[in-house]
Amino acid sequence: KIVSQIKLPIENEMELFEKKFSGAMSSKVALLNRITHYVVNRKGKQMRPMFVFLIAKMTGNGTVEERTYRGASVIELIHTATLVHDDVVDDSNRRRGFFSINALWKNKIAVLVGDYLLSKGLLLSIDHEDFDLLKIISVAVREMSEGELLQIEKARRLDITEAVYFDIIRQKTATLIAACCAMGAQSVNAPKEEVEAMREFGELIGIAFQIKDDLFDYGEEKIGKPTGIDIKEQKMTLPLIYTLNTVPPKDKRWLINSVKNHNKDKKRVKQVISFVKDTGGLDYAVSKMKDYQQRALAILQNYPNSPYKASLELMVNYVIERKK
Ligand code: 2DE
Ligand code: MG
Ligand code: MG
Ligand code: MG
Ligand code: MG
Repeated sequence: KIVSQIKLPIENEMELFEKKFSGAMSSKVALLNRITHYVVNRKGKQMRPMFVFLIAKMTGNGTVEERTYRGASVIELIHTATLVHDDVVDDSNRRRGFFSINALWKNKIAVLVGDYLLSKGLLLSIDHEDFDLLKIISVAVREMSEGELLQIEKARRLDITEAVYFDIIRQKTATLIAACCAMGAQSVNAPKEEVEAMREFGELIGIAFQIKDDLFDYGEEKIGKPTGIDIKEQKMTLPLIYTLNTVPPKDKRWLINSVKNHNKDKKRVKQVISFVKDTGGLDYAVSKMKDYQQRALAILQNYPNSPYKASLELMVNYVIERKK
């Protein structure tokens, strides 16, 4: 399997990381421990820690530092917090094929669990007086919150431009992957320019990653997430934006009406999905995603061949080709 192949050059690090990470969440409150266990047992692909370790090893002559583990744990804690909150914000009852925290324990508890995980992440950097790390992660949290709010603001006006779409996904998603990659390099004391190059690399992949996530809403792949949710929330993503901007005014009016009034007729969401496919919206989004993929791969070409670089290349391609 591709993910285990990617992990090969960082197998030991990932194993040690998992131990450190589950310890980092523990609390005296039994309810909280029950919920964090639920989260850990349904962990995702752990792409973010993989980026941290692969980049640390690529930029640091094949070794990682104690700070690298800390960085990976902080990122994963914050990432988990954002997903718990995201499912509340999006009113989504599924995550990775399982019930979301809000579906099982209700919003009140999900909000508080997210806050707890966020504070644990910040404290982990403060406890070690790792202020570089604290800075990287605090900027990411601010950007993600702004990105989410920008998205909500724009959902009320359906005529969002492609430029605004890219701003939103850069903030809500790419920023955290950029932080992973910058942190990986910084944790092994890579020079400043290299830290910045890795941040850029992460941003490019992050944008491609979110375009892919938005494509899943069109149901091309069978994953543990319901489809058509973004449309129902009037969340405008690239395929729909492209179609809106290219079809004749009468089709545009029909589309906008359908998105606004999807409640009145259950078939509407399915019709919007087919219309976007038929008018090239999906193809357009796929080609944009591939542009970002190529730009990310180009950055890696500045490095000599190594198992870490090879895994990073596989990972860039995996982001694009993944089925979930
Ligand atoms: C995923 O978008 C974006 C997630 C960012 C969430 C950030 C929040 C603010 P999607 P999926 C809620 C920051 C909160 C903190 C730091 C606690 O398309 O499809 O909704 O995976 O993702 O649900
Ligand atoms: Mg969501
Ligand atoms: Mg969301
Ligand atoms: Mg997602
Ligand atoms: Mg999504």
